[in-house]
Amino acid sequence: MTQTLFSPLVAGDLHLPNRIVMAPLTRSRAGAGNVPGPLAALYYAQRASAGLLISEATQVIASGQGYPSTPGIHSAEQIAGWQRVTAAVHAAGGRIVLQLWHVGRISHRSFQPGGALPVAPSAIRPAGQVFIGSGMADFETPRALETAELPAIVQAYVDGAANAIAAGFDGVEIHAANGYLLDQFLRDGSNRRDDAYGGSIENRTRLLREVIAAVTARIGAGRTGMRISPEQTFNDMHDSAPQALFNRVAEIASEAGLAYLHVLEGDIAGGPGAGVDYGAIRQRFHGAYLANHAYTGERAAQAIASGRVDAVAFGKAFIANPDLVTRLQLGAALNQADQATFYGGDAKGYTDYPLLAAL
Ligand code: 8OZ
Repeated sequence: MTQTLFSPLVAGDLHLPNRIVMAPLTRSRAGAGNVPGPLAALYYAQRASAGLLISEATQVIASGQGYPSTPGIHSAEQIAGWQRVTAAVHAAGGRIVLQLWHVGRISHRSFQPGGALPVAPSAIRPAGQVFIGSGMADFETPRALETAELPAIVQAYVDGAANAIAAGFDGVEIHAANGYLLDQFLRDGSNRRDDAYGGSIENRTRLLREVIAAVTARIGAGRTGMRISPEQTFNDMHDSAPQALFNRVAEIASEAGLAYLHVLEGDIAGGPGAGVDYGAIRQRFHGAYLANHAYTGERAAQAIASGRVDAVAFGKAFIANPDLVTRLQLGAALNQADQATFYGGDAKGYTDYPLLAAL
């Protein structure tokens, strides 16, 4: 049967009533202690008609933060804050997973406990600058993690997953995309390690394999998805053989029985691309395949109808259109997202986008 944007989808234990997913979106509006506040509950609940909501990236440990006011999932107060969010989403009939995040080298000592250096697979400074609240600063050369420190990193993801379930989430998404810690281990532009976690593809995927194994052992593979970005150059990322690397990552995700694989199919930094064949990645993963990257409703519908993808995640369209599902169903016009209010601030550009009926 030909599927549409409005066909239900089973992804592991997640039952989506439609295939329109809200992408993870950093909004930098957490309160003191990086606790998501009451407005976050309203923001997510307004968008509960999505087939699935994926939370903004959420640090699993204090040292995993690299931007101002991003929420965490490592303190009792943060868990309580997220409980308000999941309760509001569920009351509105929605489903929400939490995105588990550690930024690695995409940070600055001003975010780090004790003012320590950010950590990474290797002491390689990313090109570019970091926003530290008071302005921009150059990225610093991170400290390479010792082999003996890696079990604690894995444990941070497990604790984050367990805390997410305690906070009422329907599952988690492991953030292995966009140049953050797990992606830094995967790609050879940022991983020059000479231990069992660097060098070959088997070695560079080892930390991710350990995180997947430990998280799924704790909360179940059916509640665990993962996001990857094979040709993303954002955050100064590159790899010498992305197709081989991410084919293997897809196999690993499939062998683990993950509910879904969420693939950012392009380069938000606007590079020429590495010519990655996403069909080859999809073929290796036997769960649900979620695609993301500048899809319009029309292109999403075509991709789903052709069977190339199972669902599509929308970012900016969901920021500006809490009722995106209804709008796509009716073929209605979409509100345009206001870039000036993406990061930080209050209700403006967060919870005040108009619904169709209110226009
Ligand atoms: C944009 C700004 C800040 C964070 C990602 C978590 O790229 C992010 C992010 C994006 O995954």
